[in-house]
Amino acid sequence: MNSHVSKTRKRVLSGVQPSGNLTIGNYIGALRQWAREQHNFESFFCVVDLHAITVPYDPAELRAKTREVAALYLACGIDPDISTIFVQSHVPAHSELTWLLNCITPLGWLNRMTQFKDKAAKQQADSVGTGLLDYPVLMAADILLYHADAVPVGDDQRQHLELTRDIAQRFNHLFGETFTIPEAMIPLSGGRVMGLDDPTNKMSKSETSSEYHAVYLLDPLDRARKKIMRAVTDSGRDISFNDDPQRAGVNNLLEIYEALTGKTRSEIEAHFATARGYGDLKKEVADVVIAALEPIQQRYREITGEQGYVDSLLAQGAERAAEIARSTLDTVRDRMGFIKTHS
Ligand code: ATP
Ligand code: LTN
Repeated sequence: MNSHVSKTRKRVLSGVQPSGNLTIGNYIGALRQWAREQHNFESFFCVVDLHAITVPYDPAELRAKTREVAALYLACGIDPDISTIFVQSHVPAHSELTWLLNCITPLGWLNRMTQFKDKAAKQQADSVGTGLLDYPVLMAADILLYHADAVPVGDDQRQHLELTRDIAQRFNHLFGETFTIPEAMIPLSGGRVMGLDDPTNKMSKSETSSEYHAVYLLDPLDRARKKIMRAVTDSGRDISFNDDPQRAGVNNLLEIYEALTGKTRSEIEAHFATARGYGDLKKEVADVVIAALEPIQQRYREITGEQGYVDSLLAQGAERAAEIARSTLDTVRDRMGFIKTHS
């Protein structure tokens, strides 16, 4: 550990963008791990609102979703007594460190990012914002400010984590050992939940391809069931784990089932060996998804029923986060050669 960092436990940091309705992909790939790991790590979970403005957005929607996502962190089991929950823009150090890291990040590293290429391709070429290209540097700042050891994310964030490590190593090389090099923590099952309408594409909260694309955490339960019953499969009837792209729909349903039940693949295949067809599989997947959603929705109603509760937790969280972030930023400024103010 670097001499200026005082940690009593290893740390995790992660975040979700308030850019739409959270999906079961966000839950299985990220939030569920957070709730579990908060008992093993000192944990920081932020609502990354500055990331959500890298594509066109509506300010009123951003405001509402920022509170909704924070309340969903709590509803999914993040305990504010043991973890710090905060909003990224409440801690200005995230923006400031981004600028400093920008100046040591080669443009070529950013041009290679697949998420940038995918998201840029969905917009008119002349309207893609600079922030979309710079998105991974802001993410690196989020992580490095807290000296996070591990970052629990879905599989789609692997490349951004590699970039964060590269930026940290470059900084340490240029200015002396400063940042902890973080590890990605990606779930073995459910790291990449696929779209129910198109199982060759990742399930994503901002995807609008069809109303049957994703199950949202706040979907009415009968609607969630209907979406799973309509999931795209294939014309066969064999219910087994398989990486053949033709069978991606069945494989996706089995992975959701695996992630939510914790059963082994052989147990699951044996269980479905006597099923009459995909209808039976879908019904059971719908049952386990609904069993996961029900308590989350119940807690969400309780949390949001209490006026001002979420906002006051976010204020406390920002204060705690800012203290650590400010101290890291002071070290960074000093190492980079900025003079201090003298009052
Ligand atoms: P957007 O569509 O707005 O880009 P998203 O649904 O991809 O959003 P993010 O806010 O980018 O969600 O991601 C939040 C967390 O959820 C990240 O750790 C990400 O890896 C994880 N995640 C997102 N989608 C999935 C998925 N389909 N399967 C597993 N994990 C996912
Ligand atoms: N880019 C991430 C969201 C994110 C994040 C982070 C995740 C922003 N900052 C820091 C982990 C740690 C995504 O899921 N799209």
